[in-house]
Amino acid sequence: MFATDVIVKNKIKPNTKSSAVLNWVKEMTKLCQPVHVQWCDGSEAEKTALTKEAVKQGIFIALNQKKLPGCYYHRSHPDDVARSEDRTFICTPTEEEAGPTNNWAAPTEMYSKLKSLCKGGMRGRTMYVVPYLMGPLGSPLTKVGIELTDSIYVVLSMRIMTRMGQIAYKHLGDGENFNRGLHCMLDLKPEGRYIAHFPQDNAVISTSSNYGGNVLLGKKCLALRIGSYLAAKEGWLAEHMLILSAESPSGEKTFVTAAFPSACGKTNFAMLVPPPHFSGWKIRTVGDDIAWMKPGPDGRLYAINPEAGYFGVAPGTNLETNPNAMATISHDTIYTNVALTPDLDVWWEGKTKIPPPKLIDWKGNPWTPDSKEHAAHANSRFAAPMRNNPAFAPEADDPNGVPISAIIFGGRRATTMPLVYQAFNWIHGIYVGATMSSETTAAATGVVGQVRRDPMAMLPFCGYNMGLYLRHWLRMRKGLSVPPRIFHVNWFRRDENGKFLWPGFGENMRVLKWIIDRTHGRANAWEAPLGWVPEPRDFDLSGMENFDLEKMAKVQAINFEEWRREALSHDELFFKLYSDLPKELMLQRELLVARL
Ligand code: OXD
Ligand code: MN
Repeated sequence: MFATDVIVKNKIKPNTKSSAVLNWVKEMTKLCQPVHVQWCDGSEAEKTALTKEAVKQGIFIALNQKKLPGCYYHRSHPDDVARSEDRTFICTPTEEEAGPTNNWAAPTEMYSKLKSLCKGGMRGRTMYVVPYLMGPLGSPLTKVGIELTDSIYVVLSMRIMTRMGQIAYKHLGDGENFNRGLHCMLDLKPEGRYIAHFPQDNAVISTSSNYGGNVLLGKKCLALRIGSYLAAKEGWLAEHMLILSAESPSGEKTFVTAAFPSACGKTNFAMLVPPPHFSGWKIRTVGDDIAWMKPGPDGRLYAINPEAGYFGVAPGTNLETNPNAMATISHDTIYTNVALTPDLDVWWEGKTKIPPPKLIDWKGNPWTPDSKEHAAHANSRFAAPMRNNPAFAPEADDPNGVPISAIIFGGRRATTMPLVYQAFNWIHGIYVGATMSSETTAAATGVVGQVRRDPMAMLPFCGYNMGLYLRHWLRMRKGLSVPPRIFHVNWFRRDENGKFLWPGFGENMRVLKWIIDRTHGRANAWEAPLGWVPEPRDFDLSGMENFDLEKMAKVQAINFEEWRREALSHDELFFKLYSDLPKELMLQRELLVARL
């Protein structure tokens, strides 16, 4: 099923003169021994040929082209459906550099283990050379990556998720500074699975997986893990954040980033459709997962989205929760592990209230509403070009990025965390981000629903010592004369019967509006022990059905008992990071305890 022994015509000659690229590809070819090397150029003709090949080999199923033009379906190996955090390694010369929150391996040992795994690993297969840019053309933050892979699924997904093709060689010129990414599918067995990062070498090797988060090497590997390492060295921030543009009816634009852990609604928030009461407001998406940010000459923090597509979670996405996502994925999209209808349309839990009577589930088995298992995998995904989004912000192509007024941190918490509060200042905001926590989701393998500390939503993505990463955040303040204001949100608080207290989705506009007004000095707030919280009169509830000030008080309630427990539970993280934890954060904790 996974053999790729056919080469698309005329792509066997290198399409670059870069000796650094040619030498590295030669070395990797010698190691992996593919039968062909195909030099990808990102053209339409290449896409058509590779798609045809993927269908021929059974890697893709062509979906109903009347309903979903240009859309294809991929079913992954059932043991390979999410990011494998336990198989993800940061390979720095010393263990301290990787820090206590990462799996560490010595580079020489990991290189030698992976060399023996990859030796002859592409025999009988084609190695695709995929050049790509992370970031808009011409941005000083933009980075070049080249991924060598034996997976057509990866090539076609990288084509959506990055600016892929000749453009990357143009940007590279005769330089040598590019991320070297090697992806060998091997047998897809978890025992041989490694997602190994070598920050000092700007290199990544990924084996025995074909799941996006493990193998689309521009995304989590380069843009976040290697990215955060480079950012600390070069004076910028690589963050697990959406970027949105909010335009008011008077035409004022405010740009906001938000860090939520995987599968906690970044895509939905970035594509938010305001409720009727906010008619005239336009929310547009600059990015839905990653932000690279650097102080600009005017002392503001500027952000770019290094990606060119969305790799989103399908379950729960529907015309009510995210109509923009539904339009985005209605054409030219690759679906993975969703369910199929008899006429080759796609379905997942939450797409419609009533499931279709008959489906083929994500494992390829017949499914009916009486079946015990989910039809789509909980982490089934879509990969769609960002330009498909009706709410696409044209600023996503601006090499200078967008000036950020607010940074929002948030997690999935059933208790304790109010709907929204604002940190007192930058250092307090970093403490709020550092102590962020969330219930685990299906985006990573392992137990779902357990509360874990996830500093800045970067726990699985920080490519170096987390204590030093937090120190770097503190240091960034020096370059900012107008720092973004920092907020914390929780859409997921529940009542005593387990029901969500806040409706979420489009109604999150109300929270966003308060945040925007705060950044422009327009909304009042009350000084609570946690930070600034909205005065009821400054929080617009008009037009909300079944929601009143009493409910608002409940979703905003600060329960001192819960907060004392919360502050105590910060200890676990603080003990773990102790030797490198900035003392400013310990001080913030003392201040919080004093206020409680
Ligand atoms: C993602 C993730 O796919 O965070 O974006 O897992
Ligand atoms: Mn993510």
